[in-house]
Amino acid sequence: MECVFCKIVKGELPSRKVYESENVVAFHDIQPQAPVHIVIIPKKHIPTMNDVGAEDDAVVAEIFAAARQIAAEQGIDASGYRLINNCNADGGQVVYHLHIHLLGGRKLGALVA
Ligand code: IU
Repeated sequence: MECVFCKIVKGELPSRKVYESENVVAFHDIQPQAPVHIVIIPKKHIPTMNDVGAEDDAVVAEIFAAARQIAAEQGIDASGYRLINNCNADGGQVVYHLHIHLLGGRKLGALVA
């Protein structure tokens, strides 16, 4: 079965997009864990953080630039936010298409192991 995030990229599955460029898409998480919870992904199918290569430097940089821009647009840049990547089973990864969670809009708890 094809990757769900690839389907979102192609518009074959619905999403509430907040950012789109040639190489990056960001959309509201369908199960938000905070008032602002946005998922930022490369359009290219990269399964996990472990699979990011030197050829992906530009898209990784754009993901961080998009996070800064979206945080400002959502009005949480000054109050603060968290960026998370879950990698593989022990990291809690569920969707195997690289993504960064942007969380904010409330005081987030301490990171737990
Ligand atoms: P994880 O880092 O792989 O554990 O997180 C995957 C996230 O993708 C999770 O927060 C889901 O709620 C979210 N998500 C989504 O926003 N839209 C979808 O169609 C699917 C998952 I499937």
